[in-house]
Amino acid sequence: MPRTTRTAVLVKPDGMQRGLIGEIINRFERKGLKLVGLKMAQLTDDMLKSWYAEHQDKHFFDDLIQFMGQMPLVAMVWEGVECVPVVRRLVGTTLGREAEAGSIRGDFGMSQQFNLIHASASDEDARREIEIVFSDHELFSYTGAMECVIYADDEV
Ligand code: FUP
Repeated sequence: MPRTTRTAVLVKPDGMQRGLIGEIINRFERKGLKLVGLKMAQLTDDMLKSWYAEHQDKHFFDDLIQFMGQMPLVAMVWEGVECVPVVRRLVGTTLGREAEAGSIRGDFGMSQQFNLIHASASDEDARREIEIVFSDHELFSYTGAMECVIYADDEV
C-alpha cells in the first residue's frame, strides 16, 4: 500500500525575488498535496551546511551556502501519498533549461544554481531537512475536506 509521507520545500532566493511563492504553493495545492508546515526564515551557515552536507566537497559548496543564506526564504512541509517523488516531479530536474516543460524549474528557470526551489530527494533527506527548519509544534496534522475525492479509501 502506498505510504503517506512528508517532504521539505524551500523557495530559494531567486524564487523569492522572482515572486514565485504563490505560484509554487498553488501548484502543490492543485495537485492535491496538503500543507502541514510553512514559515519564513533566514537560514544560518550551520543550518545550510547541515542541509547540503552531501555537497560539502563540491566546488560549488561555498557559493551555494552564501547564496542560500543571503536573505529570508520560505520553507514548507507538504504531505501526501508518496509525496517526495511527486514533489520532485513537479519541481523538475536540477538544470532549469533542461527541466521538463510543465515542471516549476522547466516553466520558470534557465539556471543550475538559480533553480528557484529545493525539494527533498528521499524520505530520509526529508526527515533530516524538516528537523533543521521546523520544530514539532510548527508541524500540523489535520483532515483536508477534499481528501475523499483526492484519494480512494484503499490508497491512504
Ligand atoms: P536538486 O536535488 O535538484 O535540488 O539538486 P542537487 O542536490 O544536485 O544540487 C543542490 C543545489 O546545488 C542545486 F539546487 C543547485 C546547486 N548546484 C550548483 O550550484 N552547481 C552545480 O554544479 C550543481 C548544483
